[in-house]
Amino acid sequence: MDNTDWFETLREKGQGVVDALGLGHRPWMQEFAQLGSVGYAQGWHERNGGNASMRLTTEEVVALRYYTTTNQQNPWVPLGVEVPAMAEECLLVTAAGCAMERVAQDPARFMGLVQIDGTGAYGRVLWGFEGGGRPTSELASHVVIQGARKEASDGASRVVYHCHPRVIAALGSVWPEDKALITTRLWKMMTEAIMVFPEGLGLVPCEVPGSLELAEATAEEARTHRAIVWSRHGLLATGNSCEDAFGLAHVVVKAAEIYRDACALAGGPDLPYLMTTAELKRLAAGLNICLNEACLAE
Ligand code: 2HA
Ligand code: ZN
Repeated sequence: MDNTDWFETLREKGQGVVDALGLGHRPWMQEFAQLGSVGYAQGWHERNGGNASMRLTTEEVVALRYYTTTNQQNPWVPLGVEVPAMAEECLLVTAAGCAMERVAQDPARFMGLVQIDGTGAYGRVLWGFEGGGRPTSELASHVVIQGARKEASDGASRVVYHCHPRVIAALGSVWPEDKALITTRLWKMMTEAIMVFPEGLGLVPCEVPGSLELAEATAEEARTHRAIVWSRHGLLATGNSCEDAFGLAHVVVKAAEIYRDACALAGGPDLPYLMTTAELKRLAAGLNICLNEACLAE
């Protein structure tokens, strides 16, 4: 019996049984919800900080169909952006104002499903946000990044994870808003960095959280970068799975922490034995990695 038959059987016994078992028990939903718990454990989600989205596969949308039929009448709401690449897609997103560490405890309340219309300019809620919730304030950014990454990855990229690691915000007061400089500093901190983000980090100067300006500037960076720093705010990491996106965030943050520690040990940002760019290039060549020249600085 495949999952659909199993669900069909449960449905015959009554919607209540299906609801009691709940969508939150689907492994892919749990994995998404747990982004909040693992990020919280890292200290990246103070109060309602951070949010996430996952573009669903056709199979996942089908698995949701019993839950969404009653919501087909929900109004289409303008997204504030128009992203044709996202037409007809369904995004699981965290709720506005929710504490990320609580998403896994009550998925139907702290996350929901947003269906995007055929133009990519409107969305409607098909499931979730129970108790009067609504999608994250950064929904426009999620839609544009999802669209840009979908196109850049031939449809493979599905997860956008946003968090507030303190070291990323702190470094905004220490380094210039220059993505080549920031990327190269982090590449030089540990050999893992060039393996995990050889295309470098995207950077968006400090912008109003939740604004369309932030979404649009982020879309531009997302075309060529899987991880983007929002200056004085936080980090966005994308990936083909939740594990992939979280792992990318983890490596970027670790490199930034090593930079912070090195500066602390050196008593300032002039690191006496900073890896040279020639050495960085030798490591990349030895690993068969093509570093993005646009992100390479001294
Ligand atoms: O959801 O992190 O950027 C709260 C935020 C806004
Ligand atoms: Zn944020």
